[in-house]
Amino acid sequence: MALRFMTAEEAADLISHDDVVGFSGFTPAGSVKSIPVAIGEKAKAAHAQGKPFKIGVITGASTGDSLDGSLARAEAVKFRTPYQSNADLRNLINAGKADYFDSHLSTVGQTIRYGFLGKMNWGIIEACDVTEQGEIVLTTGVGISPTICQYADRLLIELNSYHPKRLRGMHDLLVVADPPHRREIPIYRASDRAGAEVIKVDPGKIAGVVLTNHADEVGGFAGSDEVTNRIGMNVADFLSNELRKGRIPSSFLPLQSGVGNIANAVLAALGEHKGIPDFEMYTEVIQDSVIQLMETGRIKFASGCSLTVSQEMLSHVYDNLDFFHERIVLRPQEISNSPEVARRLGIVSMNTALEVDLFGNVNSTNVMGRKMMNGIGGSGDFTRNAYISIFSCPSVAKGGKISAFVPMVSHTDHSEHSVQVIITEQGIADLRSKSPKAKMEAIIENCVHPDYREALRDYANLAGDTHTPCTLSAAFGMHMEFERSGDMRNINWGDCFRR
Ligand code: 0RQ
Repeated sequence: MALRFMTAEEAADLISHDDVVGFSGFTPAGSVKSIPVAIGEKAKAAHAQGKPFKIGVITGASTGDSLDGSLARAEAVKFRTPYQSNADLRNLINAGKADYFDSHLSTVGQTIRYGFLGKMNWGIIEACDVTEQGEIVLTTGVGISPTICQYADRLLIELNSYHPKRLRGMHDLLVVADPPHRREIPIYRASDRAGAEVIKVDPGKIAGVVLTNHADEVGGFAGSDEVTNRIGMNVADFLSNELRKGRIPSSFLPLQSGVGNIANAVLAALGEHKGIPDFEMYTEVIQDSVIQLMETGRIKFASGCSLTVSQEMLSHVYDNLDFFHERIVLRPQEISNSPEVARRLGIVSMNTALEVDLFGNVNSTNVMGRKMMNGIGGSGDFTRNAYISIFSCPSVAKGGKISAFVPMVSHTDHSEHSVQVIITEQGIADLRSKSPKAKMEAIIENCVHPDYREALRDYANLAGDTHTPCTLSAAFGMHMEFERSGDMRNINWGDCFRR
């Protein structure tokens, strides 16, 4: 069947108010860049005429500004799941103008197939190649594309010539069978392949193909500083010590690392550390640092869901595609983040916290308990199932006015039952096999910033001698102090009791 080529505006015209749309990609990698801009314009025009226009937006993870930014600025988002990191969309969500539900990324595909998200009217997929036989070759991010292609009523393809067709073969695409007859995912090493190179659909389902030529909208890194470098070194020291003590197999374990500056610095430190052998990644996002370490031979193989690298780095990868084809596989997030595979391979998870409480409960998403930052992403998929789960963060935020360590987190993403090790630039708190009281001591002594150590010791003393020392009237005292005076260092526990 001949493919029907059209403009982005013609494609956007097919989308109606209230439609639910599944978009390709994972992070800005592999996200579509033309049709959502045209949908945003269509929404603005409708709103100018007093007509409603909003769509449900389901993606793999965050996207680029052309998708989340354009739709947010047009106020065209009815609901959004499972992860976002765009400032305009974040503002819309926190203003209560777009419904957002934050989900573990490994579960999104099955949630769609189970029908929990309702009907999906459209799938919009970025491809580097599409054939009249209905074969689709994805680009730099896989996300939930295989499920979208299976489940959506109709498909629109952005055929992006920025990405070479030779990407074919880098993807390993598998939609797992659903319960009650689900079988195991046959991945026993990070480099194993279990699926197909392409997505195959009924060509009659493809309503149109839009030709584009756009780079992924991946932002740069702030670069490392003293704090992130120290965190990185502490993580590397911790893992090399575990290896020395025989608590990590001598062949080492596959690593998962989150996104952002801290994750980048941690990987750089691991690459440099003499006590860490060459290693593999079983992770979701492959960042610049992974590519660099692959070229020095420190990273032997990386399994991920996306190649979220800067434009310069992507050009470098494309110039040396044969080398990277052998060392990188991109999988659907259901597989890259699979709890089953994470537990089987024994991954070491390394993610970032906004705040941590004295017992090791972690908040990665809601600032002061009520303002959504990005979302839980894949951090829960890995943390809960890791061989060793690590959270790191700077000990303070906002120039020291916020302590990352508080008596009780204002929102919980990862509970003390899953969080094993906390690392800041101050040091390492190993929480494994410790009682709540012992965890509290380890965190205060090793991770808390000196400006807050005394205040948190005072809290611990006030909280008394019980199994989980806690004083309800003061548990959020530091948060309330920040809202009152703008600086948690002004905390006076006596005031909490008088309130
Ligand atoms: O804001 O830049 O305006 O000052 O939060 O903090 O320290 O730069 O760290 O960029 O790595 O982000 C948890 C948000 C950390 C991220 C989070 C402020 C701080 C700064 C960012 P400013 P940093 P990062 C793989 C795994 C959840 C998902 C996940 C995240 C800004 O890592 O979204 O792990 N993780 N996914 O000042 C108020 C606090 C704060 C605070 C920091 N306690 N209160 N603000 N900040 N601590 C990815 C995927 O799944 C795709």
